[in-house]
Amino acid sequence: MAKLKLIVSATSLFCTRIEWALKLKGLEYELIVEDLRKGKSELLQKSNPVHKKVPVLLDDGVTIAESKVILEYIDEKWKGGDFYPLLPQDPYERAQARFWAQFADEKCVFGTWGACRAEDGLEKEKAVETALESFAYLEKQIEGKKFFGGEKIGYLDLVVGWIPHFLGVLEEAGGIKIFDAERFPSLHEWAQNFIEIPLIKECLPPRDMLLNYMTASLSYLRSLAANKP
Ligand SMILES: N[C@@H](CCC(=O)N[C@@H](CS)C(=O)NCC(=O)O)C(=O)O
Repeated sequence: MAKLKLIVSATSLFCTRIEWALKLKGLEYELIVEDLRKGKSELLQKSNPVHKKVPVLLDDGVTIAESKVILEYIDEKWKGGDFYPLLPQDPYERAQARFWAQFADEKCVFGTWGACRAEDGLEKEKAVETALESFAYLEKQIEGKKFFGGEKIGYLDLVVGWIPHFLGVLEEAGGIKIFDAERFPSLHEWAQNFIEIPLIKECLPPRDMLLNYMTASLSYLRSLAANKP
């Protein structure tokens, strides 16, 4: 079987979740790193012609795009035996994990990004408030549990796994504060447990590089908005 290839960018939280899944499954893979600031390679455009976004998984002649879809593909293709399960076995639990994963991406990732991008003042305050409401739902989900997956990390842990490392960077770059231990004690404890897992830690991009990238991206987007007619 040809080696798996994963098209990524070095600063993408959507890509890190796939690397975690491949490592948990014990699968070998090769990274193809895109520099999105310089444009998109032909390979990326051809492999994900609809969205032209990373991550994309290349497996034996087929390409799979969209990080949560890729996670499910990996879990379904490499299952049973010694393979580490990502999604719960029970259909209801599986549906719940998918629901909260979708929610976390739509409301928490994009809510945080929206708050980072919002103009200082009332607009920013409102955006932070909305993001806080979304994180409160995740807090409820993790209360009384070690991981979203139960005793071991699973699909939902990987999807929300950006919180311990990427969120602090986004907060700093965007001049906002969302995540604190007092407001979200269970989520905070989960974040500490999650990030201490060696396999998780080893895939995380360096904080300085992330901060530079996020700061530059936000100032570029602000300059575009300022120059709009
Ligand atoms: N919903 C997508 C989001 C992926 C995404 O936004 N990737 C960004 C990097 S973090 C990207 O490729 N951006 C390039 C672009 O927007 O053109 C997923 O879950 O895979």
